[in-house]
Amino acid sequence: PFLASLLSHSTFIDGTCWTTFIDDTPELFALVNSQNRAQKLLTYLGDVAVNGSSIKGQIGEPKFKGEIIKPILKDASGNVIDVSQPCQKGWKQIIDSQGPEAFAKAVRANKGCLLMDTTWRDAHQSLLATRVRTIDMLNIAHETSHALQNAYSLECWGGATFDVAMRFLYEDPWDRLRKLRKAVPNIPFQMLLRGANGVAYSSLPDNAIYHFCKQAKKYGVDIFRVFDALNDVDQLEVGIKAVQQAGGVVEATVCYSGDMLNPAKKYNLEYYLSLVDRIVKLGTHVLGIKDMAGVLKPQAARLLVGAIRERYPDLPIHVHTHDSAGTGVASMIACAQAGADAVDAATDSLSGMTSQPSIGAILASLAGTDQDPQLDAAHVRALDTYWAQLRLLYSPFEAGLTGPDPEVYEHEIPGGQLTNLIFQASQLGLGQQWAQTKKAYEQANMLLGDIVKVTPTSKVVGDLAQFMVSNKLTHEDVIERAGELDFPGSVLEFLEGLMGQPFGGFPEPLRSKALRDRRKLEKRPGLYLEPLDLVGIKNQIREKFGTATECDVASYAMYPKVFEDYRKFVQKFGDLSVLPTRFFLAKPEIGEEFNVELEKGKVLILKLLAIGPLSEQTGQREVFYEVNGEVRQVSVDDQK
Ligand code: 3PY
Ligand code: ZN
Repeated sequence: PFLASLLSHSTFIDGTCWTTFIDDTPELFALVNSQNRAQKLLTYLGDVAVNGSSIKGQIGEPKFKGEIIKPILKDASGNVIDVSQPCQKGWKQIIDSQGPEAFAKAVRANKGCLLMDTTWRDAHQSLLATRVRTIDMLNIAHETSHALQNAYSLECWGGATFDVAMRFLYEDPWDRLRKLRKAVPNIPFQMLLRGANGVAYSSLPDNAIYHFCKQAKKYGVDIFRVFDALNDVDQLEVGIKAVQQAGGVVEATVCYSGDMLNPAKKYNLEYYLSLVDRIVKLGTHVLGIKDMAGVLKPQAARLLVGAIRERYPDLPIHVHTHDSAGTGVASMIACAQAGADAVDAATDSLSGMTSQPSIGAILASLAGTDQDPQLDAAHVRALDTYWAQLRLLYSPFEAGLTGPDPEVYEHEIPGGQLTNLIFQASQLGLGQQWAQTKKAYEQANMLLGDIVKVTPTSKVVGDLAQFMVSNKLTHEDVIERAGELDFPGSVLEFLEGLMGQPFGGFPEPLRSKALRDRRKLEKRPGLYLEPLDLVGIKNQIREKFGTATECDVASYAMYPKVFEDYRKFVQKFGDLSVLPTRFFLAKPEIGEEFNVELEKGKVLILKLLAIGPLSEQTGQREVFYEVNGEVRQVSVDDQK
């Protein structure tokens, strides 16, 4: 009856209003299905009880089994801060009330060096296979809004999180954005946008990027770090324009590669400065410098930031790094001293190695200097007590990193990819092969022309490296046999020009030999692509799944199959984002009670009672759960 009266309301006859309404208030629609949801949830819990979790990449069960203890924040006089409501004060107020230009000016005028906290995006992308779920960010969101109220931003969206949320966590990334936004109204939200590739792995039609950025801005992203994996300015321009049109803060970014201190290397100071000149001409509010592999040595950082600062005194500079070689803190301090306005750090428990440098170490290093980020170090430490527990909860996704990798200066593998490759090697028991893969990565990079390596070009180099190792090919073999080898698809796509144009051109004769009769694009790929039929996509989604929002259209445009599989999963098991992570990843103890808040005020109290014997006839087991005091059972196929 609720829905029927709602639907007949005149306001909702008009389609535009209707879709906006679904986008803005998805929780009302979840309500309609609430009776059904408990049963769907039991279907999932029953399956986990019998077969264990099927989450891709999960090895074993969480090490953390207790109740997560949340930190208590105290003010300077020792009084407990009320976190029942989020803090309302922060840099977002300037963006909201005065716009992106005023924000950029205020950041530049700020005396200290601000921090972006990457804990909600790059840190877990780099250490825990991007597996941190919405519920675990939401549970610490109010505390974060208070503790980090003076942060430049929270990086919480984009990059690999978009794909992984749907593909592996069965979550809607837009739902994550909306919920986090509500819980943190004061700190700017930042996302990582792969230029003309959006949050996908190759270029999309321009209208898909424009449409995506519009939704992202509308539902909560303030600052868009826009990069192109080849530093191809034509590709970058698509992202910049899309963010400009959406009204977001543009943080157009230079990807740092190689070693500026070594005159024999391809990417030198002159290269970076001319790139910055072109980016500034396109119009950016903030300049990003993205050191995705952690190869920006402190002295290079000093020279690069210093030179840009001198050339563009009014341009805010924000630097990103990874701590793979262990120099992250030193490099970020060097950036701050050379005039950077913001640098990146992660909560201590999720920092270091392939992640960002430790926020605690950066705060301690800048304390008492003119660059002090003005965050409360005690509050930052308090937040970290939460993340220390969460790191153990996500232990099934640990890659087993043991220390910095000084060889990063040779292979230049980006942080997230380095963790992935180590994980793959250790799973396959290929310790020896890992050393070969790193060497092959270095050679593959040279074969492809010493390119800038970050998603998606880092995957191209990684695929070629693995191809060389598994086929026992040397550098010379690849050159000699390029005309006959069956190269990985990503390598051919790169050589075709589907990821843009590399600085210095494509490697010849490798390109021509490898491509054979494939075309060679000379301009950015978007110019060859037909615009996506966004209205058609929406109708198609609605036909298949009953409802379709503009956010769904944007998800489908980036990942059609992943989106459809996700929606089918939700039809079967419901929205699992509300399930506490421990029970998403593993079954509870028999008799252990836990709560699931399906929606505000609707809590299920669940208790696993028993797992029945295997039926010879059906191959199934009965799983008995107590749900709010009532015994319910589900039949589950035993797949073991
Ligand atoms: C991404 O594109 O996901 C990255 O994190 C690149 O560094
Ligand atoms: Zn990164």
